[in-house]
Amino acid sequence: YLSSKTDLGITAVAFSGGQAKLGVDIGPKELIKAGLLTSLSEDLEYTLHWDRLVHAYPDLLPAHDPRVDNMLTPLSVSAVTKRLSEQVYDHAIQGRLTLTLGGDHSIAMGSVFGSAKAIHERTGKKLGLIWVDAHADINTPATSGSGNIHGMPVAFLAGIAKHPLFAWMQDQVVGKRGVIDTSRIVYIGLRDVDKGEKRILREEGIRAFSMHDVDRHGIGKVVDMALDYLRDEEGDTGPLYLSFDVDALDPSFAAATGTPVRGGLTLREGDFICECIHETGNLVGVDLVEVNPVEDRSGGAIAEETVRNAVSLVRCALGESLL
Ligand code: 5AB
Ligand code: MN
Ligand code: MN
Ligand code: MN
Repeated sequence: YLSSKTDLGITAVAFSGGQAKLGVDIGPKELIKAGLLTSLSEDLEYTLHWDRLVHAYPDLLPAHDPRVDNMLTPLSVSAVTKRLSEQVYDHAIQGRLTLTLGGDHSIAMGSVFGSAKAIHERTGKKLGLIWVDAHADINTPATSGSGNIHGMPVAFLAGIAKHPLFAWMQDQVVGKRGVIDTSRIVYIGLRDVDKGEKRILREEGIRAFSMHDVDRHGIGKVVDMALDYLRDEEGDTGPLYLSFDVDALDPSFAAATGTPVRGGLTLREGDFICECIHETGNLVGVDLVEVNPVEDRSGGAIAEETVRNAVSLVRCALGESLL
């Protein structure tokens, strides 16, 4: 589904408006400082297409951005995700694999939409979305207890939540109802899902592998089941998008994040998921989000560890482990 296996379109997004804690906006800078991009070009031999900017989009952020229909800072999120979707689209329409570095998880509305639209235009195929996270991020503005939009991107992408502020995305439906069909979404790593979200997952019949499933079957079986779920009769998964929230990892591997939850994936399990998705040969886009170096009260060691592990996840998704 790509025009070359080695062209990588990168977008670095310094955005934190999908939640209330400062610091997640410096995630991309820290990932880059830790050598992520040089390792992708030097070790993994990708041709990087990067504007060398970490986008904070100051021109898009309104001074006054009050709550609307229980969404916090909705104008900022809407404007930034719309712009990001255009940046990712511009990479993806040229057949590049895309990598988006966040930033909080609300940005996936932009990255996934941009990718889905380009892939659909280029290949006629619908994107499969693999969401690796402690959380389901499928609250609607009505079900959300926090009002934080980083807990809502899947609901908007699937067309379960609709709002005029996100009409730029919802007027361009790729799937049956939204950008991504609910039958093409699969979760891995869930362990902190709100009551309203559980009801949505059940009612929509969305496939989700929680930490309970990882414990029961082991990560190998869970990844096989997740990928098999997306396969058609010929065994093709179709184009795959991986949206990886670093809080899917256990806090012993990634404590520098805004909403850590105990009982998560080991680093090896996270890396393994990424390796298996890479192995399909069908990966078209990756997000790595929610690294928050400021959420570290240890004086730096925890943030450094989280950043290093996030770098490992991306490298594995991009083929590091192939011999
Ligand atoms: B993250 C919570 N479900 O909606 C909410 O980090 C947490 O992108 C959302 O997964 C966590 O506020 C969002 C309680
Ligand atoms: Mn999360
Ligand atoms: Mn998330
Ligand atoms: Mn989080």
